[in-house]
Amino acid sequence: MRIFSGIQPTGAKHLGNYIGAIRRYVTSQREGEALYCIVDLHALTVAYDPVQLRRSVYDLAALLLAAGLDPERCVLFRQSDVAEHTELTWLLSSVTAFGDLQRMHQFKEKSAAQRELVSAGLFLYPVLMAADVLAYRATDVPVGDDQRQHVELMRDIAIRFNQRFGGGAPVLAVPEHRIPEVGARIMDLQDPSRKMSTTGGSQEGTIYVLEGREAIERKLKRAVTDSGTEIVRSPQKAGVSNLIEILAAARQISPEQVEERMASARGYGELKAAVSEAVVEMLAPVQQRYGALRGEEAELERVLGSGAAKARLIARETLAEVREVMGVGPRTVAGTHSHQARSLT
Ligand code: AQP
Repeated sequence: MRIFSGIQPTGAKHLGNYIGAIRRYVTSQREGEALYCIVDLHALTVAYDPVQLRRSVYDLAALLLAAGLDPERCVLFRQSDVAEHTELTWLLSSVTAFGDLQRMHQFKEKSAAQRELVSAGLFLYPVLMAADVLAYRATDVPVGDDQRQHVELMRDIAIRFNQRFGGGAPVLAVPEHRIPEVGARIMDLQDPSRKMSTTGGSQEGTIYVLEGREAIERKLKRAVTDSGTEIVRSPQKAGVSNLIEILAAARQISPEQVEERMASARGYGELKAAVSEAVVEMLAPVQQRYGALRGEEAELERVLGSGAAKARLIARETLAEVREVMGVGPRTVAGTHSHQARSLT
């Protein structure tokens, strides 16, 4: 099993990012070969500040290490350090349907929210994401539910590529998304019909990974619920369902267990207090480690550089085969392609 996932260096990471992605990266690094990428090129697709972008890459690298990523067990790198991602994006664009890109929910939502320029990069975002994963012939992609459509598209791209250029033997691996059963879509505390989000949410509805106890308690106390008292999940109780889901994810139990444990609670206040306690406990060790790691930019750069060197070896091999079967550049591989994935070790 080879695992790949990317995460954007865009602003402060929130509880949705932590539960839906970051925490799962930490467990997945023990389950197979794992590559995790800070996707700075994806962050260029909407308005951004260049100075802040560089800072945010270090913020995120420190956060991922504080959460428990171990550079001895996984490859952690910055997307722009491996130029093969951008080359493969262009090559894959030849087997990507324009109509499919137009149908992407994220493009529709983010392009509608852009005040000035809707960049071509925003439109091509899913092709770059496909290139990220396909360059490593990854088999498993841990993501939150919001990325389901993008992973389905990258599967279609890989299948179309293999049909068009594979000559009977697949060149690219067709990956599977790994969306968790609990915590796949953490919702905004102030508007539980929308996902908790970096760009689209409200400050009061978003809990940040590095936020202190006081702010976490305040935000959860003010979380939107409903006029009832019953602590059960239901489509009519989006706010309460979200709190149950957060508590289940934080305590690593099932939502059913949360409902059972909360059956005798007297109102939503008790649920909110239990969620606060669990979230504070879950995030505290990450927050404690973050401070020391963030100060060491040279060390963070060293970790990212060493990760990029390992990643490049794999991506380069895939690109050589892709170029070969596509008829791009001079012939490099005699006869048929050998699509044995290079190992990380
Ligand atoms: N609300 C969420 N619940 C569960 N998982 C989530 N993810 C994002 N939001 C939720 C997952 O986090 C990973 C990183 O996402 P990203 O690279 O898109 O980073 P981001 O910009 O911080 O994510 P947002 O908040 O989703 O940003 P915008 O505002 O751009 O939409 C992904 O695996 C994602 O599924």
